Amino acid sequence: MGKTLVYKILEDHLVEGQLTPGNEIGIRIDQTLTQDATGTTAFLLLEAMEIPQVATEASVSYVDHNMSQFGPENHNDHLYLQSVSRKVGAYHSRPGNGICHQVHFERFARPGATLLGSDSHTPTGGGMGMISIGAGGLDVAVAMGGGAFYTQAPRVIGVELKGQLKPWVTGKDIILRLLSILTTKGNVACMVEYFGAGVASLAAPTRATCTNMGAELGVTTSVFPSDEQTRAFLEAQGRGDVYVPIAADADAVYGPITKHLHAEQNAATIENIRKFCSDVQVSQPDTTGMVDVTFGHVVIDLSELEPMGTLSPSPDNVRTIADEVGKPVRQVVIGSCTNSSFQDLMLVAAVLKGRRVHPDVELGIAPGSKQVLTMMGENGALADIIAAGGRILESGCGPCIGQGFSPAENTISLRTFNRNFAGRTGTKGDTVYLVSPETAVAAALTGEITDPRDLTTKLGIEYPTIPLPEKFLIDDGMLQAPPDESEAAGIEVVRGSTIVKPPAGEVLPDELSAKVVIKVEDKITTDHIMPAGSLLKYRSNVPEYAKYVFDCFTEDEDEEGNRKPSFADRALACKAAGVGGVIVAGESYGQGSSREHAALCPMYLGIRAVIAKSIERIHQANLVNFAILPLAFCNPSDYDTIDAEDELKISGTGEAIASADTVTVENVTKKTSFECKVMLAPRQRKILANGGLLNHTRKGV
Ligand code: MIC
Ligand code: SF4
Repeated sequence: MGKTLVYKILEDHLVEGQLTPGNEIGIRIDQTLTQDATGTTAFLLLEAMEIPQVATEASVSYVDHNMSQFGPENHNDHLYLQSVSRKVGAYHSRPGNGICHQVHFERFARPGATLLGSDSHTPTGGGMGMISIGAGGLDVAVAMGGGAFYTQAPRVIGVELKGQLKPWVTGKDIILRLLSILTTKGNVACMVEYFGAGVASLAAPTRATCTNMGAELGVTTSVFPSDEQTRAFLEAQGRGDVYVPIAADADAVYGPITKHLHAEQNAATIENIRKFCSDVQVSQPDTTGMVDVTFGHVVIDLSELEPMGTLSPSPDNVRTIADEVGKPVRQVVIGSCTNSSFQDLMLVAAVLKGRRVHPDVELGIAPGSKQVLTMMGENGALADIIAAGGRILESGCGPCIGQGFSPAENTISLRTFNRNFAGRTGTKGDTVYLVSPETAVAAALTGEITDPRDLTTKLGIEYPTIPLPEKFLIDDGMLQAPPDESEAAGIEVVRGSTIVKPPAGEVLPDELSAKVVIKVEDKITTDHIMPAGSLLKYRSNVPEYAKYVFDCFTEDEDEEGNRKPSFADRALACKAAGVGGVIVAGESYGQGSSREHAALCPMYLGIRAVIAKSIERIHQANLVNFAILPLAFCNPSDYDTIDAEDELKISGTGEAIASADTVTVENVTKKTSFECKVMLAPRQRKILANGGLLNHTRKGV
């Protein structure tokens, strides 16, 4: 049986473990990336581990998230990151140079390599035929120091692409279709691999859109083969020398993949699996209505795809644009690491040229990188956008992470981004459709949701084909290369007062008495746990940031007008009383971002365990890294028997962490008990036994 591309690259990088699905493996990391919102912690932890120099082929520290600079915090972070990255031998991409994933794709990504990034959209690099994985900053810090990255050997979900995209239909529509089939749930420990005749027609940036938003599937990463399109892109970036062709063997076998779904509640998903997958089998429903849906691989005919959009609050809330046509739109924002490449924005400029943005719409455009922005400035496209009424925003994450451009209440905002979690825009109760640049610009002109394919008949706009440039403009002036070691030794690391050393974890007591500080439902994202937006500036200051854990669930006042205690108040009260805190959650707890603050801040507040129906991969690893015990209900209906404020007791945590598969949790308040799975890979057991990854690494285990 032939090998998948995923397994070929993993095999080349394997340093520990056996490459069979489900096994824990350690892989060598060639490149790392950090961004400023996670990077300060990553570098502070790197310093705490006393790692003097990075040991990778390239480690790049980007500044792209925190650039609004209200107060000194952001600039303090920039100065710290610039000085510390130079001190330890990392590249530093200065604010203004662009979004980490876009710039990394342009200047560093290479086929066959591995990349670990402290950002969940690191899988963007998969569009270049590399295994690129998002992780917490502490894992990335270890990799910067030359340590292996540990993950589960994945099940590989094959996605066969056939045919060719029609005009106005794009890479965004491919990934939205895939989200409608696989959804955001139940894909943990899988990697997606694209193959088939349709792949050859997709330019590298189009592939990057698919792999970028593949993060929303909850898979570890997604990967495309490296071929002539890859070569063309690399040559245009002046990096043709790193090109190597790589692909799966012709007889590689994908699947079978099984998803556990509710026959009625997930009827639409099951229908999509039947329609878009090979060899589908559906079991009889069990007593709770759940079925096992098994399939071989996904098959998408590009020529049959149509423009799609996904409506908040979840990226898998997918529908066709044709079904939404006519809804009034008041804001359109084009940008983010998903859709801000040169070709994306040139298409937008070509459609806008000589026209005006609809008077009821505000249009914002954030180019993905300085390279994109400069080229569009030089070729006149920027002037076309400005003349049409577009507002040019900085090259950075900006509105994607709630840094400005929040929409008005009760209006629809169309965005080309990858996440539409409730409130992420900065507006409570927001209504966001995530769409392609084609669909976004169509609405910007018409003031309502419009199928871009209708632009030709309605406004006489012919589809502008935008070829990949033969040469991109190459100017790495804002990308500071690491100095040589002797110069590095003389560099003083700049630490403003808002850069606060993060706390280390503690070993769990053998008998854990704890209180349920909060009980939350399914699909709680890291944006719920640790909000970003205007609070992003506290990332380097855990005690300050921790005040806002689960802020979205804090009701400010009770009926008598008294301030209600926040999550932080309640957790700290338990901590002061010598009682641990527990979070109880439903399915897919911690989906979304890689932000380790969603574990680090709860740890600081005294949270010792999370009990959930399921926990997403990156967040589960972050919990372990920060000494929080991740448990999964053996019987999901036990979730219903617990309430906030219940007192729990877990005896024998030491043994559970060392070797047990399950542990008994006693609900002292309800006088009941239930079993939980101990969600720990072998190496994670050691990390937890040492009180978290920082202590574990310091001990050199
Ligand atoms: C995001 O898109 O949510 C972020 C902001 O880029 C995060 C990282 C962070 O929280 O700093 C991510 O995707 O990992
Ligand atoms: Fe930045 Fe948004 Fe991409 Fe996250 S998803 S890296 S916030 S552009």
